[in-house]
Amino acid sequence: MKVDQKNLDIERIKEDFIQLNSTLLKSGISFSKLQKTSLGKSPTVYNTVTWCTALFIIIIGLGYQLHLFQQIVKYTRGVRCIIPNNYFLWEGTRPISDCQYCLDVESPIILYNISRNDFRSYAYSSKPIVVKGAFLNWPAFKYFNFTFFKNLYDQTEGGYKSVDDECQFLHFKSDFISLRDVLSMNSARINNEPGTKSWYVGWGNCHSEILQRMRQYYPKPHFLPEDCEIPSKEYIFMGYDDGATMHLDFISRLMWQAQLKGSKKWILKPSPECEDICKTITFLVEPGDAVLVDTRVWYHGTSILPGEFSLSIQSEYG
Ligand SMILES: *[C@@H]1O[C@H](CO)[C@@H](O)[C@H](O)[C@H]1NC(C)=O
Ligand SMILES: *[C@@H]1O[C@H](CO)[C@@H](O)[C@H](O)[C@H]1NC(C)=O
Ligand SMILES: O=C(O)CCC(=O)C(=O)O
Ligand SMILES: [Fe+2]
Repeated sequence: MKVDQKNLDIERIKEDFIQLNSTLLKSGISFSKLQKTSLGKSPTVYNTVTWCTALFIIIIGLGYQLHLFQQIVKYTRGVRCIIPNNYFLWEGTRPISDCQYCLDVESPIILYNISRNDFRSYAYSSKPIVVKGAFLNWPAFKYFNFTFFKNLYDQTEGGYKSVDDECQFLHFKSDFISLRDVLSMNSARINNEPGTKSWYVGWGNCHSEILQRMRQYYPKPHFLPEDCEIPSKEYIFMGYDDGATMHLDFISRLMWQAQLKGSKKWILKPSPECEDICKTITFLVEPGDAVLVDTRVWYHGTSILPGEFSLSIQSEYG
């Protein structure tokens, strides 16, 4: 690239950058909120200046793509109340995809009653997959509910603190600041009764005793490869209506999710460099279904069918 062209592009990036900052602030996000809010699965929260600087350095350091940057800005504008630092860092550092994961994908691969052996060819494809009714016979399918988790955390020493400190709490659009907050709401709100504020949250279970007690209610998904590694952390997502806002995950493996209660709509959008050749897809998962998405390359958002309470557990595998 010629030097003149490069200077010109840097100027344009700077302009985009300034615009992005003012967009975020204009949309009502205070600096303190920007600092407190995070999405994706990295517990690290940077302040605005830090992520701006980091992005700048990464993009310029990589000999950036202006197109990609504009796409990121475009995505971010549509997303309120999210600090995009994780996407930015992830977007800036992840390798540019060859779009194989989304090419010709119009819907998820739907599987029924799949054996471990037959699943082998799908396991690491990064293609979205739904295994219908995979977990209908899990004890967790019957026993997990709001009260189960409230009791589990109330009764386990250090449970709440583990989420505050290291396991991560995701409040999405709801006004909770901690898991303790969520699990002590009144019963009208638990049941999303009229006049109460709708809510949707997620959190990591990385406390060893909590994880051990949860895992008494479900095995490793039967179709995953025998030798695949599952980390010592599982997520719970629960609540109503809006679900998770569009984001990419800053994680190192693929993921599986068990939909235990409620029907959840997923929206998957290809990463910016694949947007012109791949499609955005939406699909529904129902209680008992497994869903597998490469959430590192598919932007994903969820919503829950009106009037239904959704409960899912999720882990990585690789
Ligand atoms: C599922 O697959 C197993 C083994 O392939 C078979 O024995 C069983 O009948 C199947 N069940 C259903 C509901 O199709
Ligand atoms: C949760 O499940 C337990 C055990 O199955 C049941 O007794 C309880 O009523 C359920 N609570 C809610 C809020 O659904
Ligand atoms: O299940 C949800 O609502 C969001 C899940 C999610 O963000 C993820 O699977 O990475
Ligand atoms: Fe995610």
